[in-house]
Order: sequence, then C-alpha cells, then structure tokens
Amino acid sequence: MSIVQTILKGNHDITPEDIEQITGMVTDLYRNQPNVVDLPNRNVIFVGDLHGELDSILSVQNLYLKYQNHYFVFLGDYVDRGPAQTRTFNLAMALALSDPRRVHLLRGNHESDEVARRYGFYNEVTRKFSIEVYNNYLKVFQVLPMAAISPNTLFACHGGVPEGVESIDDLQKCNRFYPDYEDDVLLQLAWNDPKDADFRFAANSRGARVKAFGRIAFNEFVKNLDIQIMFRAHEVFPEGFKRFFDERLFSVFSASYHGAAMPKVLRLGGDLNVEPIGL
Ligand SMILES: [Mn+2]
Repeated sequence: MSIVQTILKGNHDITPEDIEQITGMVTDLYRNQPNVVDLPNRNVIFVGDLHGELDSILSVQNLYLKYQNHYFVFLGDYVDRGPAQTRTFNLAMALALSDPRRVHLLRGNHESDEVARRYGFYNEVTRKFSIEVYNNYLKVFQVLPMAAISPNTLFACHGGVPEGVESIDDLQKCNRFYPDYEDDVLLQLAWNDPKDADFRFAANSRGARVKAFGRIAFNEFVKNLDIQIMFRAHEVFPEGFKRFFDERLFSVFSASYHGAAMPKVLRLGGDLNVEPIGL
C-alpha cells in the first residue's frame, strides 16, 4: 500500500522514511504552483487552524468522504501547540496527495522555521524523529501556496489583507521560497487580522511587521481584486467562526484549543451562501 493510502486508512504512526517520502511528494506537488492558486466559485469547504489536533482533521477527512463534489482548502497552521502535530500535518499532506485537484493546502504563519521552533513543532519532530525529518517538513513549508482565488468571487488566505497590494500580480510576483517570511506582503497575508472599524491599516500587537486591516483597506482590496467575499483563519473565536464587514469576510477556526472554541469549517455553497459546519 502506498504511504498516502496507509495514512488515509488510519495508520498515523509512520516512519522517518515514510515522512521523507511524503514530504518529498508534497514538495514536488507544490514547488511549481503560484503563490495564489485557482479555486471554483462554489462547493468549497474552508478549514481553519488545526494546530496539531488530530480529532479535528479526522472530522475533516469524514467531510471529504461525504462531500465528494466539494473542494477543500486548508488555510494553514497545521502545526504547533497541539498534541499530534506530525500526525495532523501528515494527514493533511495525504489528503492533498490523494486528490490534488480537490484539496489545497495553504501556508499559515506557523509554517515557518522561526515560529515552529518556538511553539512546539520543532520539539515534537526532534523528540520523535530527528533534525533531518524536521528539515523535510521545512521544505514543505516553503513551497505551500499562500492564497487561493476564484475570479470575480472569492479570495482566501491564512491572515488577511496586506498593505500595498493593488492586484493579484502584486501577490504572484513575491518570493515565498524561504523557511521564514522574508517578504512583508507575504508575511502580512499570513499574519494580519481584520478589525471591524473605519480605518485602513493600524499596528498589531502580534509583531512590528504585522498589521490590523480595517474596513477601508478591506473595501479597497475586494475592489482591486474584483472579488466579493474573503475567507481567512488565524484567530480563535468561541463559535469557531466570525463574520466581519457586513458578512463579506469569514474567519474560521478548526481546533478546539483546550475547549476555548467549538471547531468549525465553512462550506461555500451556491450563490455565495456560507454554512458553518461543526467538527
Ligand atoms: Mn495563525
């Protein structure tokens, strides 16, 4: 049985050689893809932060089997914090490899060497395996696309609207192939947070290079990119999701965070209808 099928069948305790193989396959899958990948305009399920919670991604796997005509977009933050980080990320990779047309993995702010060394992933991987295995995962982090777009309809990324972006080309021309976020635009795509108030950009306590984006910046972004709604993750809300900007921006969180959130995914149906689904 292939390593992808082994993981999909529920064997999550794989060897370093298996990890080398699956990370190599995912690196090959994504290294030639653009920063912003294409999506259809309906029947898409958006998955928020997983942070090493295997139960959450097993529920997503059930949805993947149930909604056979739906696309799945993982908005990043597979690793750090939770109890099963390698198993969670391995299953996400297996799902992507099982049907690359239907499943897209995007990069979160935790898919970075600097962050993963501080918040748990480096420790889990080097405790269970080795620095070589950690370096295999780092290669995947660097190639994961940053965002997804359906022309005239939707945009999705982990964090939010970056300052100084007026077109998709402004995003496509950035270089994401670093272990950390060297590029300010890509860093903000993965790190920024929305704030429902009438301003453009403001400081963000998450870091000196990170911004909060307000209604004015959001309105300019959707106009410039010619989209109608946006999906993002990155922040925990008790209900597992939150609407911003008159229901044009949806934030989703798919981990429980020790009971702090009811984990959700968001399903985009027809006519821009958005349905929260509990995991
Ligand atoms: Mn995040």
